[in-house]
Amino acid sequence: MSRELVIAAAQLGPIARSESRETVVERLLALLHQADAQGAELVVYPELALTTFFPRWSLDDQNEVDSFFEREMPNAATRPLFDEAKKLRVGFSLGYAELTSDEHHYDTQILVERDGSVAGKFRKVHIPGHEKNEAWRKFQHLERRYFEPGPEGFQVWRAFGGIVGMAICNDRRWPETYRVMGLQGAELILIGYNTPLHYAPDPSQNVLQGFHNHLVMQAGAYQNGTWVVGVAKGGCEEGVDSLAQSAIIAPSGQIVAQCRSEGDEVAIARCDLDMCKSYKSTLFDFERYRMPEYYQRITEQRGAVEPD
Ligand code: CDV
Repeated sequence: MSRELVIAAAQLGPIARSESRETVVERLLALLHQADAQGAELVVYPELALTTFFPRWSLDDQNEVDSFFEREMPNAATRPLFDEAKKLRVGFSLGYAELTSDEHHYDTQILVERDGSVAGKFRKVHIPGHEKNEAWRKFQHLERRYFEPGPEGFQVWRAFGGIVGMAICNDRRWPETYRVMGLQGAELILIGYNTPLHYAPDPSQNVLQGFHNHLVMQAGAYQNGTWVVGVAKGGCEEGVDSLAQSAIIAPSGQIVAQCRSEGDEVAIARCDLDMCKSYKSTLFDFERYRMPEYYQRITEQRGAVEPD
């Protein structure tokens, strides 16, 4: 059986606050059809792909907050995407805000196989931003008010003929994200993101957003011998410019496909999952070369402990 998988990074441009889920799903379907026409077997959509990026606003009414969340998946709005993908026998990964039946709020991404079954669900672990309204900012980043960290951590699933993991946006900046999945044999890591170009705590980082985005994902791919697909919701959304530059990255760390625009666009690559072996069995042969006895601090402490 072939271990080659044609993957589409299905980047989205901005979603207006007034845009309905039904309209967004039409856009997702258009991307699905473009990807299918180019032979894609897996289409990867961004983080929070069904609505505008609502953490930029301080919302006091919990009902209003909850209006951005999905209580079930699929639901009436997303059913056409599930049905069409299954009909085409194309799998997909979709990010959305999840409100569970016991009232937990997660930033979630699911992996749907080509037969329509849900192969995996990931809930964002690293929740960036702040909890309270900070009036000095041009816009808010209140993820820490609206989301809890996912309790399951970083899992992988056997799907699409390989071993697949997921991460969401800020997770991609942390080496532990990739390593924990690498230690479970990950061959493909799917990452959706919403990254404002303006970083209020330190605007000197603004011009480096594109560099940092690719830096972390290319390093994560190479150091773990895995494919990485990073997909943006980019462009100017409700007055906030966000990074695009969605990319498909090989286990060599090389970008093999990249979106050129800041809008709805697919970037496609034929990904040979067997290429992971070249790295996993040589330079990054974990069993042979890792030295976990020297890595205890990584799980035993959170912040840096400086010498006296
Ligand atoms: N959605 C995100 O997680 N965004 C963060 C921003 C706040 C830095 C990111 O890491 O891109």
